[in-house]
Amino acid sequence: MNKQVIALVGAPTDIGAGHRGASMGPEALRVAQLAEKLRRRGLEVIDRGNLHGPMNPWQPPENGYRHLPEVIAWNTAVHGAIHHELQAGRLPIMLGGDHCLAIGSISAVARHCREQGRKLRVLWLDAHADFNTSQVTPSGNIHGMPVACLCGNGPRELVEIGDRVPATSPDVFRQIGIRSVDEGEKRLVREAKMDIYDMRHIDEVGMKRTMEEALDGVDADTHLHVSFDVDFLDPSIAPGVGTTVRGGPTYRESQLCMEMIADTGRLGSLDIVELNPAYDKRNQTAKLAVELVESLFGKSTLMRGPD
Ligand code: 6HN
Ligand code: MN
Ligand code: MN
Ligand code: MN
Repeated sequence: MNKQVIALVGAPTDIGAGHRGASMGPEALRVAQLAEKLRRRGLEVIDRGNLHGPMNPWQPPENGYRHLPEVIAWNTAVHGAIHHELQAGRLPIMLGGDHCLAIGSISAVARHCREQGRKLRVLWLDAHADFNTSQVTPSGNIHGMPVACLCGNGPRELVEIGDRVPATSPDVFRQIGIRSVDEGEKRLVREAKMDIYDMRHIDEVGMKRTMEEALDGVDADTHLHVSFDVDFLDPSIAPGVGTTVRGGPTYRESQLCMEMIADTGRLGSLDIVELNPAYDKRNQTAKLAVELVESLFGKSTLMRGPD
């Protein structure tokens, strides 16, 4: 098998968020030595630097959306860059940036999967379901809407990024770690029959069985995309996010989650989003995210990889 080449693509913006600071996420991950640590695992890593897009004008919502034109511009740039890396056979890691950028990355992954005739499975690691629409959103922040947009429920310009409308459907997603869903959003996830492994489920059956369920059906033809919202983690270990929700996975539960994904050998692309250095202390959340990403690439597996 050819050597896996990883491409880091920075998207330094907080355009879809309710707090400023996720724009500093890509640099915090670089300072925490993401590329170097992956290289130590024997992987080839190319850092593409950062994409460019409009500044955050910090305006109130209009018709239920904050900063819609700017969100469209950023996601168009992300879509193009991620699709380019996939086409070249590389494994893209999008360094966010807030979670609205998953519209661009996952629409690119879905397009690539169609071109290659592969199945797509998205693991959405998050405290939130991110399934709001302009009608039910409590904030207008588009980082609360990417899953809905990818499933066709959103503004036309975002739904239409990519080659097919909509880019995905709810059956593609497995949401893990969920513990904060807004009232109107609850009805929408139920109607869409989203596969949600919430914290109650993890409490009751444990992370091991949760991941076995979420990964069920993943086979040699499956492209696995992980969308890792850092607020998935319990805030006691990961304070560096704008939207902390207590009661998240512990350090060991998060490690096991990543290790079990690594064991499938099917990881094809990754988002690391919502890391907010303005809320962090001594870059500890970035360092933890990097440690977990190392596990996602097989570090904790004793029987595989370099010594
Ligand atoms: N995230 N559900 C809330 C909202 O404003 O729609 C919070 C969304 C957070 C989004 O963390 O990616
Ligand atoms: Mn999110
Ligand atoms: Mn392609
Ligand atoms: Mn979240």
